[in-house]
Amino acid sequence: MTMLQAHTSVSSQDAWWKSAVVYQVYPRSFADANGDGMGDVQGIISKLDYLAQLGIDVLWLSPIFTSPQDDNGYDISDYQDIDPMFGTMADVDELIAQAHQRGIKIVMDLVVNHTSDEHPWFIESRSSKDNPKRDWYWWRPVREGKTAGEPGAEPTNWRSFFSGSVWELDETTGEYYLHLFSKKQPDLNWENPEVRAAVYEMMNWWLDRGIDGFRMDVINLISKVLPLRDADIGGPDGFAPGFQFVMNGPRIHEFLKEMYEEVFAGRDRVITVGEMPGATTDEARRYTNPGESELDMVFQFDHMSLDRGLDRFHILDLDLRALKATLAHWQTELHGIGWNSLYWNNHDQPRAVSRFGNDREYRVESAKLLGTILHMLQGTPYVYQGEELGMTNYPFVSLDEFEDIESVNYAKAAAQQPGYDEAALILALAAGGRDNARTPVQWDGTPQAGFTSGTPWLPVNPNAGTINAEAAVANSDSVFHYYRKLIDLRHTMPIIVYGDFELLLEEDERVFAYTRSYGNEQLLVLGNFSDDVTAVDIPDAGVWSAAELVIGNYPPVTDAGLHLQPWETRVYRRSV
Ligand code: TEU
Repeated sequence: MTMLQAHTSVSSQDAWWKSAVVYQVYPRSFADANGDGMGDVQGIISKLDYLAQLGIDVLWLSPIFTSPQDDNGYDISDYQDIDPMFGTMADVDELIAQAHQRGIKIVMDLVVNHTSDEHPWFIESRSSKDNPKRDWYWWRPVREGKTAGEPGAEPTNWRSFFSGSVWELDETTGEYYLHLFSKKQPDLNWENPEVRAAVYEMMNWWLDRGIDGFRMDVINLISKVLPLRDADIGGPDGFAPGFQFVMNGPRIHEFLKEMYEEVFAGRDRVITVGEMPGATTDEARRYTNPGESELDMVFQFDHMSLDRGLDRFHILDLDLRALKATLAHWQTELHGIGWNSLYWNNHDQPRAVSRFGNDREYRVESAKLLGTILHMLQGTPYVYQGEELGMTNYPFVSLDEFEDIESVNYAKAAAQQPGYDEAALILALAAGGRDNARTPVQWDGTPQAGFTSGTPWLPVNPNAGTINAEAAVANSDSVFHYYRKLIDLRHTMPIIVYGDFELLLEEDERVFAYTRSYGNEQLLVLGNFSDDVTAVDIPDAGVWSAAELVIGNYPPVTDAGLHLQPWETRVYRRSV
């Protein structure tokens, strides 16, 4: 039996999503078909041929459900309808059918840690203490000895992800409700079996309609440690992160197993990915082990927090050694047990080429390098819209340019702090803010970048004249065509999907180097994360430099040692 057969005979190894690449669409910023300045479902349909050309297997759509848009759709008021700004259910059915015709699967965003405060469930819940849906959310009385509304009267001292308390006083009943995110995103009480049943019913309804899976928003926050209690250390605002009481809580595995039983068991060819801030490799081995029947893979955040100080708006220089150690740890710990998802970008992160690359002198080179380092790892890669074009951060210069609720609330809270420095705040929001990912996709070099015929809801990046899809598709040397090749390699080379991983040069501050091994085949993946020519100091450099070059971002050279140009990346293959 060959090595390949040995691997594929393990039934979990057969999962189709192991060799798949997912593309994330943030619908409001993707493509606008009706000229109102907001992307829509017809806009997505109009770009399906572009996505098919790129070669992706799955399209994940950030939320398009009915929503007051307090957090751009992550606050849902009707899970079973589409917000008119995106189109109609008929449009969604057409999208599913058109995508399927091109062999592309559709994944929807499942946002069930919380609903909108305008969801009928919450409207009922808040109406009286004895409403049958009262217990569907987290209601708590004023802290003992305190008066409702005064600072410190909140039931716990936790800080919201979006600044301030996680508790909002509701005048109707004089009690507080919990919201880990905005006050328009009340947390559902997953302890209540009726809540869980309602969610599973809704999920089944979507799957029956033809979608192929879910990306589950902050799904490891749904089980809270009871009773709810204060966290230890308070910050200058009087609040403390309540993370240890909400992340990977005591019933999380039970809830996910129940969801699997009620929704996914017996369904073929679906894909599930849980977004999990604070997930450790130990937890992820359980979440993603097929034998546990929970999820296919999780989005972990370890590699997204290495360049962050106090919070996401304190961006530090990246220590490449830490990045390598973190990614290597996830590769090794999940290998043969669970499954990784791989990403540099999404709608919550600044653009990777600006954050980890050099988006000035070496934008194209560093975009290709980042793509290579990620796509040669074991796991399922996620490409975020515009990443395949090497889109960059937006040059924000003033506070009123920020739209995102996280940035806006953060700015309000910062203005209350002693020593407030507006210029420093703008720099922080510009470097760390989520709006960077949300400017319109740059389709062509016209003033609105071909995104809309109207006024875009968030300005187009001024670099759209040069960085755009039309130019990229026409240029065989573009980031687009490079990503197309990376995606194709995953489809055609089992070593990328199944091979063992080994990190080399752990202590090197500039070179990211690793091998993948499978049967008698080996790959060497190299990336120079610097503006300087750098030697790759490995013992068998001479042998590797004579091996087959699978992909690279500079013209091939005959190089007896291995010397990488600024932001150069190479992948070699050899038999061993
Ligand atoms: O994000 C959750 C999350 O943990 C973060 O990445 C989030 O962006 C936050 O900024 C932490 O500082 C998910 C969604 O991806 C995000 O868009 C939503 O705002 C959030 O959940 C609430 O639904």
